Formats: sequence, C-alpha cells, structure tokens
Amino acid sequence: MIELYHNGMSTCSQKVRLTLAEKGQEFESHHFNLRAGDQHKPEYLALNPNGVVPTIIHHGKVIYESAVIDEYLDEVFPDPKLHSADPYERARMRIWVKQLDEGLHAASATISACIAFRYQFMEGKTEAELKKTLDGYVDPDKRARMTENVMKGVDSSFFRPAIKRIAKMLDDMHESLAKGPWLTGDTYSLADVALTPYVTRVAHLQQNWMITARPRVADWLDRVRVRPAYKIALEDWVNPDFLSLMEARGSENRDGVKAVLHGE
Ligand SMILES: N[C@@H](CCC(=O)N[C@@H](CS)C(=O)NCC(=O)O)C(=O)O
Repeated sequence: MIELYHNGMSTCSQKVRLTLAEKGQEFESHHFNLRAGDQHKPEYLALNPNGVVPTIIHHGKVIYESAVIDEYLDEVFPDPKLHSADPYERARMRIWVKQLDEGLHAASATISACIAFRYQFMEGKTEAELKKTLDGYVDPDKRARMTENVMKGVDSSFFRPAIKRIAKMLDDMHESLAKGPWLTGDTYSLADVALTPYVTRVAHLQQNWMITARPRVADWLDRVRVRPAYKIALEDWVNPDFLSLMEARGSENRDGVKAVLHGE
C-alpha cells in the first residue's frame, strides 16, 4: 500500500488525495501538523529535502512534488486515466499543472495566511517562538514571504499581487471552460485535479463571489463537487477549526479583497 505524508487542509496534499481517490487507491496516512513543524523534522527532510508535504512511498521508493506524484500515480494506476488521449490536450493539461509551481500555489498560500492562517501561527506564541517557527521554512523566499504575511496580514506587500493572481487563475479557467466541460476539453484530467483545491480555497476563504462572477467556473466546481473523489479526498479531511477560522476572517476581509480587485 502507498504511504502518504500529508495534511488534511494542504492544497498540495488535496491534489494527491484526489488522484488517489479517482484511482480508487487507499493509502497509509502519515498526517502532519504543519503548524507544529512536523515537515521540518530531520527524519522527514531525509525523505523530502524541501520540507513540505506531500510525499509518497510506493514499493519502497520515495516520490515528492505533488505534480510529479500525480503523474506517477496516473502511470502506475492507469484506470481510470486522468489525461486525454490527445497530445495537444495533454500539453495544455501540463501548462495548467505547471502554473502552480510558478507562483499560483504561493499566491494561494499568501492569501490564506494573510486572511486567516496567520492567527494560528501567532496563537499562544511568544515573539521568539514565532520567529523560530517562521525560521523553520527551508526555502528562503518562502521564509521571507511567510514572515511578512504572518506579521502584516492583509497589509503584507505580497497580498495584493496574490489576490490578483488568483483572479487571473479564475479568468483563465472561465476562458478555457468555454471549449468543454473540463479544463482541457472533454476529458477530466490532472489539470482539473490540480486546480480543484485552489478554487475550493477561494470558496473556503468566503470569496465565493469571485467564482460566481465567472459562471463557467462555478458550473465546473459544481461538476467537480459531485465526483465521489471530492468527498473522499477533500471533505472527509476538512479540519473544522481551519474552516471556521477561514469563514470568520474571510467574511471580515471580503470588502478588502473587493477593493484590491476594483483598483482601490
Ligand atoms: N511544490 C510543492 C509545494 C509543496 C508545499 O508547499 N506544501 C505545503 C502545504 S500545501 C507545505 O508543506 N507547507 C509547509 C511548509 O512549507 O513548511 C508540491 O507541489 O508538492
């Protein structure tokens, strides 16, 4: 059986759980507390030197990077296929997936931290303890970004560009979905898997208005949500404390998000 190192609310972990669920694969769960820094412990860094989730172990082989894991799972468990038979649609699928590692995931992590998760980082910690947590980030760019996001919230210099990047993601999806029910056409693929957690996060952060303003994305999300894998991979792993924090802080910040997008 596959071993999965992951976290219930982590978007990258959700991507991999969705693929596993679509393939009907169960897994042995190693659930990490990311706020406690489980992912930065030396024994985990020996598996994944980037100090992030997810990681899988399959037949004794370690694989990390959610996009790489998803392609691997699609190859080793070919039924049902999560890619189109058409090479051009497969190329488009990879463009969707690649964007996440080119700033889109960071934008989602930024808005989540600035609006909501910063309160978890700060709760009950002295200044020195908070510094130690933030210094734990392996990647120096991420360390700088998350430090500012946690300390300054929606006043972080990373917040406005991140909101705009998420709006662009939704615009691009709305445009693509004019051509078919799924992001690359008629076939539900790893592109749909990859984007599902990020659109869900927009909804969890109470910015559903950004989705309903793009009706093809809203319809796509409706189609995604009725797939059995959505419940297995996302809903069944939701942490209610995270959800209620995102609900409360997201509602509070709705006007601020609107102001960013309306150029105020
Ligand atoms: N490119 C990586 C990004 C992984 C990533 O950033 N994971 C986040 C959760 S979604 C994480 O582990 N954050 C905790 C940390 O950076 O310490 C992937 O796709 O697997």
